[in-house]
Amino acid sequence: MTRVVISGTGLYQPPHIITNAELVEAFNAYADKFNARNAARIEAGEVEAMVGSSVEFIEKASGIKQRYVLDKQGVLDPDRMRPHFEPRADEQLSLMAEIAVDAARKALAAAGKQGSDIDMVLCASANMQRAYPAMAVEIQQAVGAGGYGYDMNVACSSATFAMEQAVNAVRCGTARCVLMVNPEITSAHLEWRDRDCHFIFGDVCTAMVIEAEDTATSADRWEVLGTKLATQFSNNIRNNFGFLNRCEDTDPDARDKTFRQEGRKVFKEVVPLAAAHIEGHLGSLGFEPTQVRRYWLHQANEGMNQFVLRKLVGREVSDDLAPLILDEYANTASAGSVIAFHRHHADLVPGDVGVICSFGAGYSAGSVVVKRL
Ligand code: CO8
Repeated sequence: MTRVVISGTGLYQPPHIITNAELVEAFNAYADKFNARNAARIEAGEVEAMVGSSVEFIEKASGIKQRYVLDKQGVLDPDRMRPHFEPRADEQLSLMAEIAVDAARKALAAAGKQGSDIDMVLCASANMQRAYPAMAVEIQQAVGAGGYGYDMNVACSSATFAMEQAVNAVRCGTARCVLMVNPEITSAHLEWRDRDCHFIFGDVCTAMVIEAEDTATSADRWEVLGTKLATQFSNNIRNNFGFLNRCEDTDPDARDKTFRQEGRKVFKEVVPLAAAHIEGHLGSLGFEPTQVRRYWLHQANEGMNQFVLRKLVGREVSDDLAPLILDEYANTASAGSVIAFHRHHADLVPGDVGVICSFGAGYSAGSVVVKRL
């Protein structure tokens, strides 16, 4: 069977940082304004007063310290509370494609490839900018790739699910060299006016080149030993934004049209699901969880990752076994585990085995077991 490798990764990092202190200051200013505007109705018991957010809560509950965003001003403006993006003409490169092309060029350079070497482009992300044409096809053209491309959305598991499609395509011979990108503009789907979740997400884009081992020229090659995907329906992470909204005559700005979650339930349900998923996958490949040199896990909650790892290896683990990037980037949906891999793989030696694993809305879980060549 064709051996398939990851031969390069790339990362686009937006120019603006929002610290927790800046975020909380903006949220609390918004809450104060809301309460002042609604003072009479709050007094009459018709409207609930908004309660402020706090840096201490955010850091203790999630481990997040800051996030990168494409637009800072709009998010921190208490009269706006969402990013501002200029609309672009159809002839211009769209925003998602722009950040994807940046990450893609870095991944191609790392893999020693040209755009023309690529014959499959997967744009895998929790949100797509438009219905069609597919983002992947625009990105394919912008990087000068051939072949074909398509979009995929499995929320936070989009990247690992796409990696399986890439690996299978190369194994089957329907592609030789795949570019997978994860442009995550999460700031646009986040409800910045809800203290339960306003701190969770950040913007970023990751990219990865996956190809047959015999075409790979990069010194930094990771053989994909196996992939395993699983889904199980849950409403605990949900966003009802979609193309039917305008026919339903509902408020396009209603709370259910942005990210919502039952965070506690997700935490409790996803920990055992993710741990069993990884353990089962490793077992099927003949590995014990303790034989894994590094886990590049989905980055949603520091405590959640610690629980998953404790179930797997039976002890508290350090950053060396499972690097955390959540503190710097926040939750970047499908890109989180890929950022962890991109930033923290150079110190591993040939023969080392690692696991890239995502978990998220759906529920969905995807794991990719890799070995450094
Ligand atoms: N400041 C101060 N207090 C707060 C705040 C705040 N900002 N927010 C809530 N509180 C209060 C609550 O009101 C509550 O008060 P009380 O006890 O009086 O009722 C108290 O703090 C505790 O609240 P919670 O129970 O909500 O706090 P938790 O400890 O559960 O922490 C978390 C909340 C951080 C959300 C936590 O539950 C969590 O991270 N859970 C894991 C869920 C998760 O990771 N979800 C994401 C996974 S899926 C994914 O990554 C992406 C989904 C795909 C969507 C597409 C993306 C682009």
